[in-house]
Order: sequence, then structure tokens, then C-alpha cells
Amino acid sequence: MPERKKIYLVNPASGSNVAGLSECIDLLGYGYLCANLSLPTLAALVDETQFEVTICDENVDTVDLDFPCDIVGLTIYHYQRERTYELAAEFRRRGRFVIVGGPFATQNLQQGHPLFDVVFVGEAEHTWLQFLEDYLAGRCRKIYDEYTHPDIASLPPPRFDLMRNERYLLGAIQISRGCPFRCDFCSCTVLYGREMRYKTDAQVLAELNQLHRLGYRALFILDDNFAGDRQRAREILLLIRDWNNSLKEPVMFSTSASVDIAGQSDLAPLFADAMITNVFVGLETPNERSLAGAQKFQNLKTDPLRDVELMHRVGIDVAAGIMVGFDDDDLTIFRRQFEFLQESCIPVCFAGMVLAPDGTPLKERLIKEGRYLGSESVRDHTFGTNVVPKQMTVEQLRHGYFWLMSQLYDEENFLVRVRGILERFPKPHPLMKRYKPREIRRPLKLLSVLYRLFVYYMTDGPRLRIMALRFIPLLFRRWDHVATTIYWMIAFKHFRQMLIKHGVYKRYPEPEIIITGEPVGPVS
Ligand code: B12
Ligand code: SF4
Repeated sequence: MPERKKIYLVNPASGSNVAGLSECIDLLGYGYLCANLSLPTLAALVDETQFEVTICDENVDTVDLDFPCDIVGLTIYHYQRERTYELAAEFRRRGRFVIVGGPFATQNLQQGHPLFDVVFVGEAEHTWLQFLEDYLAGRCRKIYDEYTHPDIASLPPPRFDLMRNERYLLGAIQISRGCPFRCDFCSCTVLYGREMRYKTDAQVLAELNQLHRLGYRALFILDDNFAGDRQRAREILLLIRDWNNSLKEPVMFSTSASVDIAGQSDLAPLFADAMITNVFVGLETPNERSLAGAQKFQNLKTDPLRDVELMHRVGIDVAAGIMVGFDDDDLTIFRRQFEFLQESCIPVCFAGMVLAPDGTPLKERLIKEGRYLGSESVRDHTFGTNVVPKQMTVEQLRHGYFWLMSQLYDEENFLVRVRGILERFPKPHPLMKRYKPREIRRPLKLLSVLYRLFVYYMTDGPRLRIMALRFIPLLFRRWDHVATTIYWMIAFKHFRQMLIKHGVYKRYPEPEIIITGEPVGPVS
């Protein structure tokens, strides 16, 4: 039998970022939030009699530049492109055959790139198999493009076994691809289409069981809009609920969904029953004209604050995504957003400036109107923008945004939101009685997390010490939610550190008073 060809699949480091909770992951004793599923998904399709696959995720491991292999496969997302280019250059220098795929390749490398022998454009389930066949036959193309969206209902479970599972906080599972909505700033629909594609019940169960066997007790359903098809979402929620009920040690989930799930009377309770208790929703803005301008009509058909409250009342910890700098936003938006979020009682808010990703209708419109600043400034998604807003200057937008962030993550304001949600939370779900986080099997690790958190709050200045003291009565009042409250304390550390890193953890004058458009520095 001929020797198997060796494939080394590498996910380059993503760098610190708000969405990945990078500033608190070390405190929790993990390397990264969750795995990216592109490489384990492709690895599962490989014929093992012909190829041997090794996966390295640089977020949790060290890349071996001299790894003995025939093919190096890199994944490339926008935020890791510099690192991907660096690695590609190193591997090429060592004479390796280097291939690349992923959202950045789909949107920016359609014509190929001198650092890569092969570029994959689009979702690669079909083209990957074609490439492997061509490689063995010695007739590879430079570009493998796929402009249709493959059916995911026949995919084998991703090769989770090739990942360093002990280094991820959450296990990752993808149940669907696509989103039916058409928000003009979103690249998900550009990449994965508007038609919802779901895995079958059998696939979902196989993946859940595998992740459970690997020891995960917290999973991230990393779909863009898991409830995009309400009927299928209901079926899957029931499936997960029953699966969870059958387990001695159940699992907690987080995912993303549109806020209007709460308007469907049975859906939010079903999420809670399935133990999907952490849901990210794109609230975006309280400015209805901005929602309409961004084509986010689903948020207009509902009352977001009421929906959030409904979710809180069934025990779902909502995390909010919001943006400032839409065409219909003027300088009053920053305070409006702040008040809206305080009223929402959502502790964890991911706020950003409006940004136009590649391939989106928003980017096309901005280019036509001469208001697109170029993709380079997208380097940092959370603290950057590539949009010239209509009703303020870029400087005013930045300033207002920094003001908003420093208000949201002011100790007192954060506590107000935590208090609010705890008042709304019901008793924990009965399954929680059987819930044992992974850390419980390593009590020393759990103790060291608590110790590091304690040291952080006690030694990083008087404001944090006072905050910690004010958390104590909350912990006791809702002892039944002590773990979630500690999670918010950890998340607060992340946001605070992120703001400090970006020089934003300061007091800014309120944006209404900025009228000159000149850069305005923080006040002490
Ligand atoms: C989970 C996730 C995260 C996790 C991290 C996951 C990780 N370890 O990297 C968290 C929550 C931390 C996160 C954060 C962010 N994310 Co994110 N995230 C995702 C999400 C939901 C799933 C990724 C995944 O596993 N997909 C499943 C796989 C199977 O799909 P895929 O990667 O596209 O792979 C297919 C093809 O692209 C191709 N392919 C991919 N790689 C390769 C390699 C080879 C060799 C080949 C042949 C083919 C190939 O084949 C695969 C099968 O078809 C995607 C959206 C999505 N639906 O994919 C967004 C997504 C990747 N995120 C995105 C963004 C913008 C962000 C943030 C910047 C958001 C923010 N504002 O802060 C941050 C930055 C993170 C950072 N700096 O690390 C964008 C990236 C856009 C781009 N052009 O690069 C996406 C696509 C969402 C979107 N809006 O369009 N994210
Ligand atoms: S609902 Fe979310 S995933 Fe769907 S198009 Fe809008 S922003 Fe994108």
C-alpha cells in the first residue's frame, strides 16, 4: 500500500478580541473560547486510507513550521490575515505545498495569491474532495471555487478528536448555516446564503454525544441564526431538551438568535428547557430609523426591551450586540444607546461602531457615496470602523463610542444591569441540580480561578475593590445564580482590560457637547 500523504491543517492565531473573551480566558485556565470548525469539518471528509491529517490551532497550540507533511492547509478569516500570510511565507520557504480557504479567501483571494499554491473560494465541502483527488493525480488547479451552498445534512461529525479539547472553554457545534434576514451590514448571508440549511437529528445527536464524551459540559452552537427556520428550530430544541434530560450530567448551551424569538410564545421557554441559557442577540440600536435603514426589519416588528425581559424571565442570559454610527444616528445616539442598554438589564453588551464588511450591500452603498474608508481600518473589528457616518465626523463617532463603552463598563452602571437581570431571573432550571461544570472534576483548578478573580478585584485599584464588595450581597441574595454572577464578574474583567488595552478606560465628556468635529481627548 502506498504511503499516506500527510496534511497539516493550521488555524492561525486570531489575536486578542472582544468577542472571544480573550482578556479573561487565561483567568479561567483555558487557551481560547472555542474551536473554529472549518478544519475539523474538512478533516472528517478525508479518506483516511490515502491521507493522514493533523490539526493545529495556534490559539491553543504552537505551530510546528517544520512539521513533516505534503500539504499545509491554512484557514483565513479577515482578522487573522496577517498571521496567515506570515505562516504561509514560512511554510513556502520550507518548500511546502500551501493551500488556503475560509471567508477572507472567499471574498478577497478569488484571483489567487502568490503565497498560496491553491486558493479555495466559498464553502469547500465539494471542492476539497475534488482537490484531494486532483492532488493524488498530480493535476491541481490554482483556484477551486464553489458558488453554491452545499447541503450539510450528510456531513460526518467534525474530527473533534484531532483538537486539543482541554484547551477550549466551550465545545463547538454547528447545527445550521444561513440566515433568512438581510441586514445590510452582515456578511453571513453573503457567505452562507439566505436559505437555512440544517443538519439532521441523527447528525446533531452524534455530535452532541461525541462532545459530551470528550468531557465538555458547556457547548456553543455557533450558527449565525439558529432559529432562522422557526419550525426546524423547535424540533431541534425538543431534541436537545430530551437529550439533556436523558443525561446524568447535562450540558449548558450558548448561541445566537434574533430577538424576535421571544415574540413566539413557546420559543423562549423551549430555549430555556433545552438549557440554551446564554443567547447573543443583535439588538443593534433603539433608533428605529437606523434599523429600517440597515434593513433590520425583524427588530422593528417587535419591542426589543419587552422581548429581552421575556427571555430574562425564563432564565436566559441575553448578551447584546449593538452598533453606533448608522446613517440616521446623530450625536444623541450615544446617550440613547446607553439608556436603552441600562434599561435592558443586559450585563454583557458587545458594542461596536458600524462597520462595512467585504461583500455586503452596505460596503457597496458606501463606496458609491464616497464614504468607505477602506478595508485596512477593519483590522480591529471592535474598536475600529471603515465608515464615514452621515451625521457626524469619524472622530465624533469614535469619541462617542469610547464614551459609550466607558459608561457601559463603569463599575456602577454594570452593577445596575446585573442587579436588574437578577431580579428578573426565575429559579434555576431543575436540570441545573445535576449540572457539573468540567472544572468540578478538577477542584484545584476551580479554586485557582476563584483565587485569581479575587486577587484581580482586590489589587487593581479602589474602584474594583468597592465593586467586589457590592457584588457580595448580590451573590448571597441570589445564591441560586451564583455561578452566573461570577461569570459576569469575570466578563467585566475582560471588558475592563480590553478598554484599558485600547486606552478607552477613561472618562470622556459626553458626545452632545462635541460640536467642532476636532479630535477630543479624554478628560481625567
Ligand atoms: C465561532 C465564531 C467565532 C468565535 C471564534 C471561533 C474561532 N475559534 O475562530 C468567536 C465568538 C470568538 C468569534 C469572534 C469574532 N468573529 Co466570528 N464567527 C464564528 C462563526 C459563527 C463560526 C466559525 C466556524 O467555525 N464556522 C464553521 C465552518 C465550517 O465554516 P467556515 O469557517 O466558513 O469554513 C468553510 C469554508 O470557509 C472553507 N474553509 C475554511 N477554512 C478553510 C481552509 C482550507 C484549507 C480549505 C480548503 C477550506 C476552508 O471550508 C469550510 C467548509 O465549507 C463564523 C460564522 C460562520 N457561520 O461560520 C463567524 C465569523 C468567522 N466571525 C466573523 C467575525 C467578523 C468575528 C469578529 C471580528 C466579530 C467581532 N465584531 O468582534 C470576532 C473576531 C475574533 C477574533 N479576532 O478572533 C466573520 C469573519 C468574516 C471574515 N471575512 O473573515 C464571520 C464569518 C461571521 C460574519 N459576520 O460573517 N467568531
Ligand atoms: S439576523 Fe444576524 S445573521 Fe441574520 S442577516 Fe441579520 S445580522 Fe446577519
